[in-house]
Amino acid sequence: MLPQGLNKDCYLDHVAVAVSDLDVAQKRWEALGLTFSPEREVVESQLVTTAFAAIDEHAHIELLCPYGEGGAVKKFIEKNGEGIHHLCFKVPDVKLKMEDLRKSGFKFIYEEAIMGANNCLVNFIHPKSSGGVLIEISQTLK
Ligand code: CMX
Repeated sequence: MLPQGLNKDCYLDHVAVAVSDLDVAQKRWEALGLTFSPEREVVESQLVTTAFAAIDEHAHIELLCPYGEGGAVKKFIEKNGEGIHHLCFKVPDVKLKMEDLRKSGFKFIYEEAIMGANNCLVNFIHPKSSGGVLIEISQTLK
């Protein structure tokens, strides 16, 4: 049974935190009591390595560590330092959700959804159209 108030068509999947050293950051969050998946994933399209730890039955902390030159997370850390980078919401159909949200005035970073971490189809709402919060919507592919 879903917790009261949880909308199965849009619920928090992860809070992404930009970090400059994955091992150091992971130890910090482990000290809080979180357990990370042993597998890390390199997301080449985004120039990041990711590590996930579950918070509850749906939500996770995602650590995002940039590599190489020119990625969004590297630029974010250079400008702001480490910190919360975006919120990700799980939806059943990312393309349908994009259509709905565009009708409501939200602007997406990518014209079409792209592949993200964990075999998910994703897109990002530009923070300028969502009150200063970078929001990812994500559909898990079968
Ligand atoms: N949260 C909130 N606001 C943000 C932001 C963030 N993470 N990143 C940038 N911004 C704001 C900046 O503060 C800036 O605002 P002002 O103009 O008021 O100063 C504005 O957006 C432009 O920022 P910028 O530093 O000039 O950066 P860019 O425009 O080059 O890029 C963005 C910003 C959102 C378009 C880019 O980060 C992007 O394309 N993001 C989507 C992809 C992504 O984030 N990938 C990493 C995650 C990968 C994963 O989870 O696998």
